[in-house]
Amino acid sequence: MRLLIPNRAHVPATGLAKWYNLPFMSQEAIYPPSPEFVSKANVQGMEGYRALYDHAAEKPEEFWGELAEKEISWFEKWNHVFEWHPPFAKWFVGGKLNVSYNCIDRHLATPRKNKAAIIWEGEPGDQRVITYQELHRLVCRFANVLKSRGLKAGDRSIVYMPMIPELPIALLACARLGITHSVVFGGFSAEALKARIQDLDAAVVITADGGWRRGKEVKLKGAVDEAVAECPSVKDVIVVKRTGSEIKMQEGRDHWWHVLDEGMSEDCPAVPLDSEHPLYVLYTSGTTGKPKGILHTTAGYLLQTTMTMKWVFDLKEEDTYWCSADIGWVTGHSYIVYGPLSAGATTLMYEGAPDSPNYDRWWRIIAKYRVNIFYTSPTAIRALIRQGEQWPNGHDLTSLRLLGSVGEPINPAAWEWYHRVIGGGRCPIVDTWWQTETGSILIAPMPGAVPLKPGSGTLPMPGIVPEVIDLHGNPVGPGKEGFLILKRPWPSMIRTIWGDPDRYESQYWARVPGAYFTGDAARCDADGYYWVLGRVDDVMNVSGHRLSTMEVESALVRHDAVAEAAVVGKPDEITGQAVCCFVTLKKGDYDHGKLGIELRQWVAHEIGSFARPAEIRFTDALPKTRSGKIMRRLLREIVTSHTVAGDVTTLEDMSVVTNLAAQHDDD
Ligand code: 7RM
Repeated sequence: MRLLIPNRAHVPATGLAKWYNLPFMSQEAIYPPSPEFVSKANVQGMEGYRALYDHAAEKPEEFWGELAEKEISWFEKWNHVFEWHPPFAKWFVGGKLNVSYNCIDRHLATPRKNKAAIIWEGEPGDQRVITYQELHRLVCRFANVLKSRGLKAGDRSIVYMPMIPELPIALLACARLGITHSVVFGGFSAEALKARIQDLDAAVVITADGGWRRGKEVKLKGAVDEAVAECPSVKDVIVVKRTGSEIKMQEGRDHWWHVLDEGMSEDCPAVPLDSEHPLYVLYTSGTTGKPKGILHTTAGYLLQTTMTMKWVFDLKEEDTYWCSADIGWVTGHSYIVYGPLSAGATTLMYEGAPDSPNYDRWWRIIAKYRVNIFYTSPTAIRALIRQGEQWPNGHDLTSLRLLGSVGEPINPAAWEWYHRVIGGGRCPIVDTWWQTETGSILIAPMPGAVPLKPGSGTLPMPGIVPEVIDLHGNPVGPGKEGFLILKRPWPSMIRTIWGDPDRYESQYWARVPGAYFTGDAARCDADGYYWVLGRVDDVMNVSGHRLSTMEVESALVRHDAVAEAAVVGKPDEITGQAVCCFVTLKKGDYDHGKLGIELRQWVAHEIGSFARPAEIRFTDALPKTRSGKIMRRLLREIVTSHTVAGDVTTLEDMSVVTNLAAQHDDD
């Protein structure tokens, strides 16, 4: 029997299906929105959702065209809404606009001019509140700094910064001039940073001396020095003084932000840019060792991030909105910076760790600023659950009215805790499925319309046509697992992989002709609700961060002692998956204990600390097929169940597997 939980008093005991215009055939628990929430929602009831979805499905050009006209400010209107030459799409063809203008300038002629655009709290407790007018001044000044260094539309910048206000300011200044930015998460190593600078031929690196995390300085400038030494394209390094620690400044190349900024004009008109002008490149892990530079452009990205802010987060003028992600990931781009600011929201940014100085830091921040909408990851929720309810219970969280989740499937237990302990049983949870490549949220509930089922991203956004298919490309039907694909292009979709259009085509569009291959497995239930189960490729999801098995393997084999390596994700209660490495060594005498520690450190150095393996297992051989392919599937089984039950008919030497499985019982 299906379970019906709170907020359902208003729903007639019979006729639930009719009420929501859904069959409700599935057996999961259902949480309908409260009448109170529905009455104030931006999209009210299933009729509201259906009207939007059907309009987009039937007349996509009209649907997106009307929204673009109403929701975006243009310097010049487009000629037509979209052009689709698979796999290449163009949206709002021929239009001229500027993302920075849309995120700032257009609000200045409204009562938002002195509204807080950004509320920032540093880990040590320092704070800044930046109004839209103030943001305009700061962004114009820094854009003039970039201009004075000779940077212009079409150039590329690298942004390698802690979570401080200068980070969004730098992005908006780049966008103002048409400089394509690429944020490299501060947890990435000098090696990873260098690869990205070189792939983009970036002309400038914007960074800081360091940032604060768990009371310690995370140094950044040293890694920049190491990386830039081998990047002749970089002419300037601009450095924010955040921690004040000792750093080297190279004469002629390195400049302090505050020195260049001094006395700059606060007037810097936004450059009218083509709808398809490259806004940013963000690197993400694919199935090979080389990260992919995902390209997002201007108009379509701006429109769809703006709309999903309003549809999914039900954004209201008076809301204080907080997304706890780092701007180094796509979630921060779309839902800390561009979506919220374009929608005129107050967006909160916090520099540090959730457990600094104590496990209640986030709850303290929510209570202090009276946050209304909070968006975080299942990993973070699980880590905080472990610390106990006393931490959130010590704070007044009644300002919250809506919660969000992103990055990986949320397990029902974490969902229930988030709902009960953080949301006080009163806040809908929007479970948002999307990817770096999709640019904006594609499957998620509109919270005043769509009844929730814990663990499901529920229904697709308007304009999104998902399908679950089998190996032959046929739909699998309700309740069955398969590959998730998207059958229509959408405004905020990836345009290409930077410098590699062939890889773009083969990765995303070659498997099912004309459809986008997500790389995720999913199930669509009898009510049409989507349940995304996880990756079907060699991409791990560690704490909601994408990491390819091959990336870690290539890092390992760069170490002198390593002959061969195979990496798999091992289920982990907190982080979802943990990096587990099987390593064979070159001939020699090794202290396995010491070398294990060294290799974990090595991977952190080569990729970044978030990629540090949880486990290194030394083995004499790896399980391989006759054609020499490592059978990661078997290794996955070994780390998951410690035995191998699957098909091993293609395995060359069965004893390898028996030894590996037995090895676990020894340690
Ligand atoms: C936004 C982001 C994308 C991958 C994606 C999925 C997984 C993300 C959910 C999810 C289940 C969710 N971009 N994923 N959100 N799985 N439910 N709500 O995370 O490019 O870094 O990762 O993350 O596997 O393909 S990402």
